[in-house]
Amino acid sequence: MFIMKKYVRGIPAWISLFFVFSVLFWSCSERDPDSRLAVENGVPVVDRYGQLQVNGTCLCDSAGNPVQLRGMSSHGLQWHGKYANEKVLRWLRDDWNVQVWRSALYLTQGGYISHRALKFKVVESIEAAEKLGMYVIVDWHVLRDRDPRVYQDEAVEFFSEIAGKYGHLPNVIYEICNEPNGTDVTWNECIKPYAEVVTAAIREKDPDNIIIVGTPTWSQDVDKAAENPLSGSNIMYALHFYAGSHGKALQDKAVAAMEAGLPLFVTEWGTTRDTGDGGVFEKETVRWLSFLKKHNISWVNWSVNNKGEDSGILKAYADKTGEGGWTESDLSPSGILLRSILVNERKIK
Ligand code: IDC
Repeated sequence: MFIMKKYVRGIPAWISLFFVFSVLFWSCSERDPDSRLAVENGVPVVDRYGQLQVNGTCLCDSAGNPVQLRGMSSHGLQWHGKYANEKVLRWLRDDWNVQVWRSALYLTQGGYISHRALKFKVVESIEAAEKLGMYVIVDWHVLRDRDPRVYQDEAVEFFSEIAGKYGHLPNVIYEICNEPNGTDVTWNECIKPYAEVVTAAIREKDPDNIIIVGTPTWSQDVDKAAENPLSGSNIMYALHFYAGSHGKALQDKAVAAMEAGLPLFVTEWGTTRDTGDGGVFEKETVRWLSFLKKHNISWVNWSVNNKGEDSGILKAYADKTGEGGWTESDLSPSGILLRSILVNERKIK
């Protein structure tokens, strides 16, 4: 009552009370992260968040506010690299509200080791992301090769070059080994030693952009990394899941790792089984995304392709040339679900 008497003489009491309470409410409540847009009032996400940083287990913007990035991954650049271009990224940003793009550079299966020119699809992704104010994950897609040490020299050469040329851009995030796998490919003996060498090479050129390290068993054993994490700053760890194959047990593992202090980033997940096919698991997808929202974990969905597999967002043979401009009839069931989530038509609670 004191406030009203002193400051708002002449204004009806209920209006001034409403005003005071609104100000109090706004200053105390955190904004719903889903309302954060790829472009807000004409300003793209990288121009708002700037240089990302890791504080504790949290990914934060340059001012230290927690952020959750959401976006899409390319399929293998050797097969569907036609979508890694400015037109498609612009479409994903403006029509899909995508804040982060992942450029998946396979090493084997016709990937980078036998086709070095694929590097230019990564370069094209980075330069498009820079222009569009989006974040871009440079994914060294270890998969069939299992142990990241197999192509460690190539990784050092590749990441030093990319970090040297683009490390000054706040847009760039490095993912240095997609999915190490095999019981013989352990954290302590294979992945951590590899990560130490590659992160050192990146840090020579780029002191601060986020580096994400894959974890054992197709980036699921985050507990192993939590027992013996890397030293250094702005390092996160990959957690991957497919809604039709992985559930509560993997979420429990993630919670335990976070409680032990490990910062996680879901650089790849699918709505399907881990084969990339087998139908869309909508209920399980929503459950996983609520979990990620609750823990403020950023995510990237697999993937942009028109191969006809269920995890691909396009129908078979839609957009054959990589133009963007998709209508609903170009999208697969997974694509329709993903878009509705990304544009916040479908709210994740
Ligand atoms: C799959 C693609 C599929 C392709 C295969 C090749 O969806 O079209 O034939 O790779 O190896 C992963 C991998 C990712 C897989 C995906 C689905 O990171 O490369 O893509 N997956 O199987 N981990 C779990 C699932």
